[in-house]
Amino acid sequence: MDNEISTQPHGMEDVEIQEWLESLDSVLESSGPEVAAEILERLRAHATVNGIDLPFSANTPYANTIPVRLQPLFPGDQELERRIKSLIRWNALAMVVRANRVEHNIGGHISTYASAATLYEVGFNHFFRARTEEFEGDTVYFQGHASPGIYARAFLEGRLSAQKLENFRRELKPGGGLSSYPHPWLMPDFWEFPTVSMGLSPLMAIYQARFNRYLEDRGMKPATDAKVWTFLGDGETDEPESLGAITLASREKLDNLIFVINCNLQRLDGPVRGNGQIIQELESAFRGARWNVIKVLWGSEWDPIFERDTEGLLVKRMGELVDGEYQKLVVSSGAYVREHFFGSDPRLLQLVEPMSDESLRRLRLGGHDPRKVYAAYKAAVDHKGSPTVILARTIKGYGLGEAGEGKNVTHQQKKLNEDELREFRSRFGIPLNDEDCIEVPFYRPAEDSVEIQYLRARRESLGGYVPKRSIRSKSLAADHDELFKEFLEGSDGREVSTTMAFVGMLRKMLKDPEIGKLIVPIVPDEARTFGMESLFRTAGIYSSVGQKYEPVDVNTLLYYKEAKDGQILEEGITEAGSMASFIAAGTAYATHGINTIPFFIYYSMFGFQRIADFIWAAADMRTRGFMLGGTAGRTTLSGEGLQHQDGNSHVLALPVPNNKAYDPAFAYEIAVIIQDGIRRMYKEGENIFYYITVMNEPYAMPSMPGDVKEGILRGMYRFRPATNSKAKLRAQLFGSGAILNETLRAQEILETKYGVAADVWSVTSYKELYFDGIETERWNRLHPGEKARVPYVTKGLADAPGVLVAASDYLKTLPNMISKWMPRRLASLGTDGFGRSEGRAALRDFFEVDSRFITLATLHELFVDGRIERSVLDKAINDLGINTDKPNPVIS
Ligand SMILES: Cc1ncc(C[n+]2csc(CCOP(=O)(O)OP(=O)(O)O)c2C)c(N)n1
Ligand SMILES: [Mg+2]
Repeated sequence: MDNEISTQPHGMEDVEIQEWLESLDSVLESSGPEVAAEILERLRAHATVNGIDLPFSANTPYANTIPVRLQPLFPGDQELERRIKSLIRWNALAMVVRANRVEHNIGGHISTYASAATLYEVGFNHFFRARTEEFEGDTVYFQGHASPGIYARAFLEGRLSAQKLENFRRELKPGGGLSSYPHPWLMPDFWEFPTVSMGLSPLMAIYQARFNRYLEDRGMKPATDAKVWTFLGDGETDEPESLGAITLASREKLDNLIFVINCNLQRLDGPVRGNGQIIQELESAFRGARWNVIKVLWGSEWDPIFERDTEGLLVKRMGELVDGEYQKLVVSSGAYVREHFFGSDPRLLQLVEPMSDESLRRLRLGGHDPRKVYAAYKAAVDHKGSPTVILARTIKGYGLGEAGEGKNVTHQQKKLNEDELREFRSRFGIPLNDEDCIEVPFYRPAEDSVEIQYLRARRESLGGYVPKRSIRSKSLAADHDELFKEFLEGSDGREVSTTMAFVGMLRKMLKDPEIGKLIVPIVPDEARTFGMESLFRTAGIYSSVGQKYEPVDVNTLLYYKEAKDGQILEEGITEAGSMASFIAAGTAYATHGINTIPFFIYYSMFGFQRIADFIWAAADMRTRGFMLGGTAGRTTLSGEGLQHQDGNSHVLALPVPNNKAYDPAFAYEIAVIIQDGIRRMYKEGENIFYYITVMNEPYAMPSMPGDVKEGILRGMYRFRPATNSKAKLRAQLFGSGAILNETLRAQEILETKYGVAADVWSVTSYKELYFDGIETERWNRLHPGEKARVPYVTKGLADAPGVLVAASDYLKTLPNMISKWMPRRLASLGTDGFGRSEGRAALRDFFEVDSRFITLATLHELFVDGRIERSVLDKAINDLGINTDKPNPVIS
C-alpha cells in the first residue's frame, strides 16, 4: 500500500483546492446537505460529459458517516450505563470461565460479546422495543456467539437465576441450564431466532422484514414502525447467504430492517481481511445494493483531532492501512501508535503533539463509544426508504488485555489466570476484592441499587424484556372435514398427478372462510412446473408496489397478476429465500400472533439437499407449515437427469426430529395428511412441520378404501389385499409414491402368471414407521418389567403371510431401516445412484424398481425359501425381459 501522503494531485496548488473546499462548506452552511449533494452530482455529470474519466467507487472515506455536528445528544446516563455494561461484561466472562473450570473444554465465547457489548447495550437501553398488547415490538437477531452477554443481561434484569448461569452449556443439570447459543427449541420462552450457523440469520432477517410488510399489505396486521435488528459478525459476511439477499431488501425498500455488523476485523483463526479492509469492502457491497450505510469507526476522542486536521490528512492516512496493521495498532502502546500511525507524516505528528502516549492509547473505536453508536442507531431508525447497515468498528476481546484483546487466539479464549482476572476486574471497576475476584463469582447489585433501578426503568419504557418468545395466536376452531371430503373420493378414472391433486386442495383451502386468508403459498419460480399458474390470477402474486405494467398475457385467463394484496410469495429462483419466507410465515404464530399456514412448493431435489441447514433452523424455531417436494422421485421425474431426479430427500429428512415426512401415492392420502397436519399444528399447537413429496406422473386416483386414515398417518396400511388369500404362494408388497402403481402391476403379474397371491401395502412414511420402531424398542428397554410394546410395523404384519418385498423411488435404506421389525426377511428395491435423462419406463428398468423387478424380487425370495423351483425363476427372468448383465445403477 502506498504510504506516501500528498494532498496535491498533479501539482494542484493547495490554495486552489482550499477554495473549492471552502465554497462547498459555504453551500453546506447556507443551503444544507441536499443542495451540496446536488451540486456534487451535477459536477460529476458535467465532468463525465467533458470526458473526465472518474473512477467508480462505492466507498466513502475511512471515517464516521455521521459528522459530529449532526450527532444527537446521548439521552441516557452514560456513566450509569457504563457501569451496568461492565457488570454484564463481568458476568458474561464469569459464565464462560466458571463453566470451563467445572468441565474442561465445555467451551463458550468471551471475546465476541466483549467486542459487541456497547452495540447491544445501546440497543437494550434505548432502542429494542418489546412486544406488548399495543405494539408488536422489534425483532432482534442476536449474534450466536454473543449469547453469554445476553444471558448476563437477563441475569441483571432478574430474568435468569445465578443457578441457570452456573449451568451455562450444561443444560442437563438438575434445574436446567442455558443453551450454548440461541435455540428456541431448547429455550422456548427466551430465544426466538437461532443464529449460530453463520449466514442464516442475515438472510432470514431480510425475509422476516419483508414478511412483516406482506402481512401489512394484506391487511393482516396494522402497519407499524417495528424494526428487525440483525447483529452479525464481519467474518460471518463471507458466508454467501449473508449478502445473498441484500438486493431484495433494498428493492423492497425495507426501511424496517437494520443490520449491525460488528467489525472487529477478526474471525476465528485470524483477521477477516488482513491484507485489505473488510469495512470498505462491505460498504461498497451494501452501497452498491442501495442500502443506507452508516460507518461508526472512530470514538469521540478522535473528534478534536479530526477538527485540527484541516487538510484531510488524517482521514487519508486512515484509508491507507490494511486491517492487519489496524489489528496490531489497537493492541499497541501509545508510543507505538504515535510512531507507526501518526509518524508517517510530520504534519500528522503535529496533530497529536499535545496528547500524551496514554491518551493516544485510549483513543476509542466507534463501536465502543455509546454516543457514536447511539447516533448511528437513531439515524437508522429514522431513515426512510431503504434498509440500513451499520458497520461498527470494535476490538475483538475488548478489555481482556493480555488474555486476548485483539489477539488472533482471542476467539477461543475461555480461561483467564488470576492476574488477568484481577486486571479485567479493575479495568471495569467490578466491586470484588483480589481474593473474591479469582473465584469469578456472578455479581448482581441489590435490587434497589441505582444500576438495577435504571436498567429496569429503561426496559420498562421500552415495553418489557427482550429477547422473549411467547405464543399469542389462538388455536383454529374448525376441523375442515368438508373442505377435504371431495379429495377422499378419487378422480373417477381421470388421470391426474399428486401435484395436481395438491394444487386442487390448495385452491380450495384458499377459499375456506377460516383458513383461506391464512394460507401463504410460497414458490421459487416453479409455479408453472407444478400447474399452479391458475392461482396467479385468483390469489395474486404479492408485490409491494402492485403491478406497474400491463402483463404481456393480460388477455389470457391465467395472466401474471401482481398485486399489493397478492397472497402468493413468488420468490424467484431462491430456495434459501423461499425457505426463509416459510420460516417467517411458519413462526408468525409466535412472532406476530397470526396463524399463517405456509405451503412452500419446490423442486424436491433442491430442498433438503440444498438448504438443509435452513430446514434445521426452521425445526429449531418450531416452525409450522407444509413443505411440498415437487417433481419428486428419482424415476418419476423423467428426462431431467442426474441433478434433478430426487431419490434422496426422504433420507435427508430423517435427521430432522420434528419434521413429518410423507411419500404419498394418492390424492386421498395427501388430503388426510394435510387435514391432520393443520389440526395438529394449528389446533393442538404441536411444534411439527411437514414434508410431503408430490409427483408429476398422471394416473387415476382411487377413492379411499375404507377407513385407513390411521394407517396413512402412521406410515402404512394394506391398500389392496390379494384376491386369492388361500393361495399356496404368498407375498406382501410394499410400495410408496408413484412406485405404488408398479407394485400393483407386480401384484397382478404375480397372481396371473405365477400363482402368487400378494397383498399390496401403501407405505406413506418410512420415517414414521422408523420412529415408532425405535421408540417402542426404547420403551421396552427402559421398562423390562412391563408388558412389552409391539412396533406398529410388527403389529400390522402379524397376519401377513409370505415373502416381503418393498419398492420406493428413494434409497433402499428406507425400507431396510424398518425391516428388523418385520416378521421375516425383507427384499428392498430403491433408486440408489445418479439419475439419468430418460423416460420413466427406462428409468425404472435402469434402477430396477418397475413391476418386472418387483415380480422378480418376489419370486427370488420364494426361491430362497425353497417355495419355487430355480427353473421358474430362470423362466421369469426370461419372460420379464430382464437383462442380468445390466450395469449396476448404484455406481454407474
Ligand atoms: C456456518 C458456520 N461455520 C462455522 C462456524 C464456526 N464459527 C463460529 S464463530 C466463528 C468466527 C466468527 O467470526 P465473526 O463472524 O467475525 O464474529 P466475531 O466473533 O468476530 O464477532 C466461526 C468460524 C459457525 N458457527 N457456523
Ligand atoms: Mg469478527
